[in-house]
Amino acid sequence: MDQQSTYDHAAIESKWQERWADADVYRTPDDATDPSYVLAMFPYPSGDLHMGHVRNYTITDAYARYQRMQGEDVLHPMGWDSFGLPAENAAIEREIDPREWTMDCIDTMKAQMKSMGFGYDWHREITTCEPEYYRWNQWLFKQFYEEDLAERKGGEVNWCPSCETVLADEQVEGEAELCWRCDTPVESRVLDQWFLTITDYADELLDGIEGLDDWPDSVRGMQRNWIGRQEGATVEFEVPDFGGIEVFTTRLDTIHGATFFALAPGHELTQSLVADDPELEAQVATLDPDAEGDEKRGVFTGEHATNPVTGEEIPIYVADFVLSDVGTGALMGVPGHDQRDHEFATEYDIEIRQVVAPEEGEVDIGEEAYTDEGVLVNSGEYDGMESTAAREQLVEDIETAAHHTQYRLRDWLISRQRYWGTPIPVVHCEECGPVLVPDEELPVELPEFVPTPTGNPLEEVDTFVHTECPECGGPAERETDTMDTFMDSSWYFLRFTSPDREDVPFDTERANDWMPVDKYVGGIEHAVMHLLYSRFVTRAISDMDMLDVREPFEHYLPQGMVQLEGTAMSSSKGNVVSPVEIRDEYGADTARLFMMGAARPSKDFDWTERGVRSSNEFVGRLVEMVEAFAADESATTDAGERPIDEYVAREIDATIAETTAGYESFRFNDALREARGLVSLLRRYREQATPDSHTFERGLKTAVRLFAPVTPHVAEECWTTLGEEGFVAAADWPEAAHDADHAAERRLIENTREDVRHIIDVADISNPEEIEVVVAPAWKHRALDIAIGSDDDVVGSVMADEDLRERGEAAADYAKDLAERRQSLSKSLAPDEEFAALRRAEWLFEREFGCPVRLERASDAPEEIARTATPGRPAIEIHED
Ligand code: ANZ
Ligand code: ZN
Repeated sequence: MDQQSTYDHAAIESKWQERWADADVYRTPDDATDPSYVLAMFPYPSGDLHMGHVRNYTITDAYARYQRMQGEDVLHPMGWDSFGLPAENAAIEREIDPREWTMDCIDTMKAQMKSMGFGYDWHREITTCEPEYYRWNQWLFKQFYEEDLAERKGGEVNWCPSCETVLADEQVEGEAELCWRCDTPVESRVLDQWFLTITDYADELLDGIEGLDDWPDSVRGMQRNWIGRQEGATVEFEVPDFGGIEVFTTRLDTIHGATFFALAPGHELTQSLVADDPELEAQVATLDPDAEGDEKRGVFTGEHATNPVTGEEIPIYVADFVLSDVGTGALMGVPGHDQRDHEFATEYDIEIRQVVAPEEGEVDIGEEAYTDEGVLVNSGEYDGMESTAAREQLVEDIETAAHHTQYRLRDWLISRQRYWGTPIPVVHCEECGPVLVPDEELPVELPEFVPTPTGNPLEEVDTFVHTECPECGGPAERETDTMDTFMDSSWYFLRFTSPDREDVPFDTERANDWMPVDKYVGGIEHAVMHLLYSRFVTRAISDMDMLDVREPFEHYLPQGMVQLEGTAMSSSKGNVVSPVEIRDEYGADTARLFMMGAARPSKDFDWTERGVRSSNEFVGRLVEMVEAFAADESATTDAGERPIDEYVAREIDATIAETTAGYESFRFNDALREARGLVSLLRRYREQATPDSHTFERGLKTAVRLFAPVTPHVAEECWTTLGEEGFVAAADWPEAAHDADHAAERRLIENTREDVRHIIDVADISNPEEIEVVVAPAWKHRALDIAIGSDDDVVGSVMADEDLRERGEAAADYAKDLAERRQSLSKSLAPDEEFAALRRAEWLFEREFGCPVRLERASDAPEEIARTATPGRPAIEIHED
């Protein structure tokens, strides 16, 4: 076969891209009712498309195209998640405005997307760094604020004491946690920051996971973990001069084993203690609450707390493993039963006491904490109680104790001390405090970029910072924090429904009709935060009466990775294949076909040059077949009713059914395997006989449409070559001409061919003269039906049938055979259907085995051959020269 593709992919692809654009084929009409909303996570514009992008976008594109051909209205939009630190850094490096850099990247990526044939409705393009978009971030922020869902409070930040600036996590480098600019060790500071109180929605977001049936279980689990609901109790420990200090614990049953008390560095009590003790302050400053290493570090405060049940005085430490924003920011340390506490106690020589024992046997808590539940010991009057019961009793008995549900989820810190983001629409007035910017003054636009050696460039722009208080008219300063870019992506899917609205963030009526997103595809790295923030914002917006929908994404599919020799492609590993180069060499259709054919979307797969080449050859063959057919009508006949024609006709139907099922369920690789099978069948058909022109043409037109979602350009070209008017992109999805049990027919033929191969092999036949194929008699089909329908006594049921009983021993033997296989019996085609199916497939046997087939009914065949025929498994006799 041809080695190189014979078609000019570059010419074909750009031709059709232009025509699609001219005809606006991918536009979603505003009056569409409930279109199929197919969305890929919009990209950060970083420069060039990489293979991961191309895979992600090909998946949604193929599905969107398939849906459109099914007659659905489709919403398949694209945009740019274009704020963020990388643009700011790139801009500083290149000494240009982040805006300029970003817009350049967008131009490049957009051109590359178009060249890959992705069919987006570009009228709906969203660019988050444009004021038209981010003004709505600001407006939404105000709504959140008014609903008490936005607040300003202390939050820990990375602080470089030498640059005197806050650093983003990405700007803190290495284990040693050094400032990226000056290599000074980074400290943690508590500064006032803006938060969205997602924790108010913790229960709802958790419970909502139940309804997300079309999300992968793994992702649902990740969301559950992130929210991390825990049932426990709060209880107070007395500290002289400070009163009761509350802790949160999930294991109140272990309170008799609390041998130390620990505070987060940010805890109020810590702040009070260090205020009077500079030495302690210095020591506490060296603690690192973000430390993820194994080593737990702490500082003894010199103070003690009283255990409310034992009355013991236990030492108070400030420790880095106690988090300020978890629980109460303080904990009771129980080294015998909590592993972190155990490590801490070992390090600081604190008593490790066992207060819970397994129900049976013993444990040694010297090396490791015993963290399971059990029976209380060394716990006074509670000894012998089970953990659960003891917890209940203790909550009642301890005056300051109360049940408490605790979440791992923290409020969403949206403040960023960076330039390239949405300015938070707040003005700080000495008189009035923080004041929201009035709607008429939105958007608060970013001023021009001024590169600054340190800190937040916005702070340096006097004309931006100095303003008037909207409330009292006095002098005020603008908020210089900008929003986390997750804010931008937490509602963009709503904006796509009405991106041109200038008076509202989105059109409520349309969003109600078009949302939720039906299919959302994007990287698993966004499976926690982005999806959770989007779910939160959607719910909050819904509670503001702007939307009825409460869950934004009906179905989420994280796509697998594109790998090279088993490792994920990444520029840092230097193992990337450039999609642009592949497109130039082989064409976009080839790249798309290879990717979609290699694995199902959720699976990782290996990029191979061989795979790409074989996809390319395949596309070439399809084009060649279509062209040959169009050019040379005389190679066909009007016969039409030969068995081979019927065989091909029915295979066309079977392929449509199977391919459709594949697209429908995102098993594109299975769909494409089927569609390729049809093309190869048509090739064999053409080789074997002079094809019937109607059947052959239907086959080609079917194949072209089945490939159209994945290889849209050649599909258009072929469609036109076949004399069709209009775009294949807008054509109807093919429909099967007749219903049949294709699977049973295929099984029958495949099993029979397999049996012939087996016999030829075992009997070592080198020159078969004729293959005799005998289908089972009708009575065996009857017996099979009875056996399938019978409950227990297969032989009895079969032999209860008068006709069958009259067949005597042959029927009894077959009944026994059926009884033995009763677990695996499956319905077969009727005897006439079997005969007809095999007749249609005779040519395949002749092709494969090089001799004619004699197909017979059992009644016409010699008894000793016919005897072995059963439904679905004809008898076979091979005659040799
Ligand atoms: C005493 C205790 C005994 C705890 C025991 C656990 C086991 P996990 O462990 O993930 O279920 N905790 C409370 N506040 C904290 C804070 N601000 N920072 C870090 N840890 C904190 O989470 C619940 C446990 O985390 C709580 O229960 C508390 O330790 C600790 F055998 O209290 B436990
Ligand atoms: Zn004021």
